[in-house]
Amino acid sequence: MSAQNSFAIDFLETCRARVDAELDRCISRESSSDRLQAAMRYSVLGGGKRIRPALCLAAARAVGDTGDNALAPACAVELIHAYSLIHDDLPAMDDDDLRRGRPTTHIAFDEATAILAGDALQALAFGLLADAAGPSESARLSMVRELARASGHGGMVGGQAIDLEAVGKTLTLAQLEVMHRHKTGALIEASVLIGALSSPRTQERDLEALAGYARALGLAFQVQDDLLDIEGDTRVIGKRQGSDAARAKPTYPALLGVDGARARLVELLDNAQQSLAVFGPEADPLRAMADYVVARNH
Ligand code: GRG
Repeated sequence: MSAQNSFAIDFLETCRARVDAELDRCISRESSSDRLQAAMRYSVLGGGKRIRPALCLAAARAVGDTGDNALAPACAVELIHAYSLIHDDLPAMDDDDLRRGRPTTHIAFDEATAILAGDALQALAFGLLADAAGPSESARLSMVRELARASGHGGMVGGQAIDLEAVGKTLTLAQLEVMHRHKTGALIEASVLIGALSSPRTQERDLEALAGYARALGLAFQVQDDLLDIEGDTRVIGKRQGSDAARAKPTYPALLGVDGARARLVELLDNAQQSLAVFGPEADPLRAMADYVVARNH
């Protein structure tokens, strides 16, 4: 393992401890149905790498913020991610029985509870941003706007719709990238931008550089995801069961070949790292996260 990768893994672990404690607290704060709350906790706190919250915290650090301003925003992006996984696993979507090595939420509970848990996590995410302490009123509004854009029909949900429509079809590389920029890239980009927006120190030129980084990294994440899928990797446990629809999806290796996909990955990593050239060592966690995303094995 490279020094850079072990730095990223340590950073992810530190983020996980902070973020998970806060997520637990947020989910417990209100109560109505114990079953709903249990399903929310099961989906959010049952594993996962915490890449998005770590990116959020790393972006805040890159602009000089080492305090807790980015903690609530980091939780917000993880909540949106958790909601998307619950809904993606439902019978009407990918119809998966396993996620992160455990029964998916609709199997562990039931379909209706899983839908409601996803809905509630999404609402909680926006509530956290609205209440975020630290940023100015206008920065808080920008965070809400950014998360809404990234998770809605112009972002993740739109990408999922494109993906569903693409099953069984041949896409061009440009069409594949549009789908991934929406489906997975948008939330990764938002994680970085929201982290930076949470800091009162952020300048416009920081946001531009970080947007370039996040755009390249969002796509790199997906190229690596596709490569891991076909390499018969360590994700057999906890990975989607592989409905016919999921298997028929277009991928980078299918379009570019494995070597072509690897070359695209290297190019995107380079773009991401170049975008950070305007920052000093305070952006090292972002640099390490980029290396981690392309080198990860699950
Ligand atoms: C259904 C609203 C809705 C959206 C679905 C993002 C998405 C859109 C679905 C996720 C399904 C999926 C497996 C996408 C491929 C890339 C991806 C997001 C993988 C999972 O992300 P990781 O690796 O997961 O960060 P962990 O478990 O580490 O949190």
